[in-house]
Amino acid sequence: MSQLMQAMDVLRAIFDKYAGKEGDKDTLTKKELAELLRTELGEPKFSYKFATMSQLMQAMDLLRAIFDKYAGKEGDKDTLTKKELAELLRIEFSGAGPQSKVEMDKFFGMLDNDGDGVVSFEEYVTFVAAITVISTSK
Ligand SMILES: [Ca+2]
Repeated sequence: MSQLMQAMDVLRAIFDKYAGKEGDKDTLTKKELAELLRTELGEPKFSYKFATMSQLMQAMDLLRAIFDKYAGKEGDKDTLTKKELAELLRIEFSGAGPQSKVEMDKFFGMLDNDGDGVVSFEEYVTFVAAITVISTSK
């Protein structure tokens, strides 16, 4: 199983856990979503609009669009180089990422799971999903 599939399985498991509570087990009711958000995310800081898997897919499309925007800047358009990743972090995350070159190298090494020197979409999404799960599992 690929890392992306594993990450998606985790998201799916969280979804299933709450979707099965009432009504159709393949969809989240407003009540189930509220419980998921309250339990998995703690008190939401803003009003969540995500309510269905199709909207999760929209979120994935957004991740893909951001990835493509930076991956296309130099070299292979299907992978992020270190320079492209640095730019993505600086612009999309308002400079919240690694500040020094050493930190950036470490961070890049974390994302570049197979060690081929570039970050593929799968590696990028695995990272985003991992961050999502970590930041929601309190
Ligand atoms: Ca890689």
